[in-house]
Amino acid sequence: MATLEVKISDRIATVLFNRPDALNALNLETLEAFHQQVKELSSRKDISIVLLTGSGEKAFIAGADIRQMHDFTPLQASRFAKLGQDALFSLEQAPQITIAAVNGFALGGGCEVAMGCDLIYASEKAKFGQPEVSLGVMPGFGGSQRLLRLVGPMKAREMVYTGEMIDAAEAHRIGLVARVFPQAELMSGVTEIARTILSKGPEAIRRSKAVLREGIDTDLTRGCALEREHFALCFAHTDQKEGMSAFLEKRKPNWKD
Ligand code: CO8
Repeated sequence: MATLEVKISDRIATVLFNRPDALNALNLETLEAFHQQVKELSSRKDISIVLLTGSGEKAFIAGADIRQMHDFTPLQASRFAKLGQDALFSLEQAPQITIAAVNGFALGGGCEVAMGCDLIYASEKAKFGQPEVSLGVMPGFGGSQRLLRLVGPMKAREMVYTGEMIDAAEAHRIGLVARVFPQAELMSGVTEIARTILSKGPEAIRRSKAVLREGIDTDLTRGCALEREHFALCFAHTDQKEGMSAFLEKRKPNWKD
């Protein structure tokens, strides 16, 4: 049984972390397969959304595989962290919109994978945390840095220093999660949001992603210059004429790609 499964339908690639007996913990094999998949999916023009979720009822991903990490040397730990960080940089740089549908535990590396996505949705059962300090280590797949940027320094420090889990409602309250769904409605709710995104101008979505991503690591002046540049380039694409004509003609737009 593959520890990572990918299904493609209607421009949506669903990536399933599939080690339910280990709560989908990320071992080297799964992480390598994930990185490879992200690179392959990124280059596909027929895919506009990449949706990540976990197999089974309990977990999205309960972290990096503790059993495997137990005997790591510092060099092996560094290589493992680099692999995880590279996979998440690839995910962030993918032209597609990436969505984490968090169906249970998203701990350590699992919370870090979710934070590498453009959007995080959670079921009421979801739990988030960076519990690494309980194991005598610290976040290694970019969690300390992405948490800082997503929820601000105070909550990020509290989560990293205490290692405590937060529930879906708290994750929503602090802005880590965009929306919370009842467990049974998570995938249908997320698919509906994905379809809404798919119904919009594809070029505008790609450019919005680029600007929102780069904007996190830049100052306001540079961020606005970047926005202006991408805004202007929207007018070099057929989507702009089609979107505005459709509005004026009171019809639905017919996007070309
Ligand atoms: N790694 C390996 N196995 C795991 C992991 C994990 N992260 N999480 C759960 N499992 C396994 C359990 O060992 C157990 O296996 P078995 O049945 O063979 O004993 C099975 O999954 C089910 O787990 P539990 O029986 O513990 O289930 P519970 O419902 O009682 O508890 C919890 C669920 C609370 C999620 C609990 O399993 C837990 O605390 N898991 C560990 C969570 C954690 O600490 N995650 C962070 C790991 S560190 C990390 O992610 C660092 C990322 C950066 C790495 C940088 C490179 C070096």
